[in-house]
Amino acid sequence: MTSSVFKRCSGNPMLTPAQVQPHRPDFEVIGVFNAGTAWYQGEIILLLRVAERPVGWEGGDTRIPIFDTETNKLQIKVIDRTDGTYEFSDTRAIRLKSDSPGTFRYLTSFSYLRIARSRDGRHFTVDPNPFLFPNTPFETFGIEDPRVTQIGDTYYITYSAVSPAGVGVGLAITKDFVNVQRQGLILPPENKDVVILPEKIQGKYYILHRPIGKSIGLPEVWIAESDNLFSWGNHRLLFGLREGKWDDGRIGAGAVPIKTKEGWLELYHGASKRNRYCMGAILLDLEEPWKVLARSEHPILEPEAPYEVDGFFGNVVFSCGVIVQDDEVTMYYGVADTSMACATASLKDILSCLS
Ligand code: MAN
Repeated sequence: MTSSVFKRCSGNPMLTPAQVQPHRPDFEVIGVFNAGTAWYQGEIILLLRVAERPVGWEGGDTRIPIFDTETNKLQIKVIDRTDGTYEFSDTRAIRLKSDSPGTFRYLTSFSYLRIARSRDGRHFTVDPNPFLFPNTPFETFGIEDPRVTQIGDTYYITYSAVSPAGVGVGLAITKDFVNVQRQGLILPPENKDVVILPEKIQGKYYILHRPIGKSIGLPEVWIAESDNLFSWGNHRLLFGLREGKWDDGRIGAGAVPIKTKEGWLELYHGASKRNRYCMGAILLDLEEPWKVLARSEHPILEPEAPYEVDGFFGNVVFSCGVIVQDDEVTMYYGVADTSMACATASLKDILSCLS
C-alpha cells in the first residue's frame, strides 16, 4: 500500500452489516457506513447511516422501499429488471434511460440513522432501534451521511434528505442521543455534505456545503454564514476541483472542522471522474474561514485495503466525522458504501502534508 498519513486501525472493518439487525424482519442491512461522530458523557457515539432493503431482492425484480407520508409506512415499489426503460448500471440508484445523464429516479436501498456507542472508540454497541427515521416529504427515499457538531450542550445533526424532489440538507437537534427534534431543511436540493463549524467566528456561525449546478457549475465546496444556524447567507465558493488530480470529479466536506493553532483543519472527500473516493485535507483561516491557507496535494487516505476496494460501491473511503484527543485524530470512515473503519494520525503529521 502507498504510504498515507493515516494508519488503519487493526480491527478494520470495525462494524459490518452482519453485525447490525435490520429495523424489521423482512428487511436486510446492506450498509453501515458514513457515520457522524460525537463525544457524549464519556462515550464515543457513531451516528451510523444504515442502508436496508427488503429480503428477496436478488430475484428478478428490484424492490425499492419508499416512505409514504400518508400512511406513515414504508411502501415497496417493484421494478422488473428486464424492463428496458430503466438502467441499473449504478448499484446505488436506478435511472430512466430517457432522462438526462446523471439523473436518477430511485435509490436501490433505504437509509436511516442509528446510534452505536463505545467507551474505547473501537468496540461499538449498536442501539436496537433507529435514532432518526425518514418521515417527511423530503425524506421519502431516505436520510444519509450525518455530521454532528456540538455547540454547548446541544448536538446539531446535518444530513442528506433524499426524495423525488432531490437531495437537500436537513437539520436535527439532540441533547442526549435519545430524543431528537427535526428543524426542517436548511438548504434546498441539490446540496449535501454540510458541516457546521463548532463555534461562532466574529459573531457568525459558518457551514461548508456542496451545491451541484445543473446547467453550469461543478460539485465544489462553498461556505455560508448565519446568525442563528437556520438561515444561511453570504454564500461563497471556497475550494474547487483540481483537473487531472485525484479530486477532479467531485468534492465535499467530510468531518466537522478541527480547530488548530494554524487554522481550521477540514478533512474532505474528493472523488476522481471515475468515482474513486479519497480523503484529503484543507486548512482555513481561523478568523476568516472563507480563506484557504493550504491543501493536501495527495490524498491523506485512499481506498487500498480489500474492504475499501470491494463492496456495494467499491473504491470508496468517506468520512463524516473524527474524534480528536490531544494530538491524535481518529478518523471514522465508511468503506465501499458497506462498512465502517477507522484510522489514526497525529494532527502534526496531517498539517505537515499541506502546502
Ligand atoms: C455519494 C455520497 C455518499 C457515498 C458516495 C459514494 O456522493 O453522498 O453517500 O458514500 O457517494 O457512493
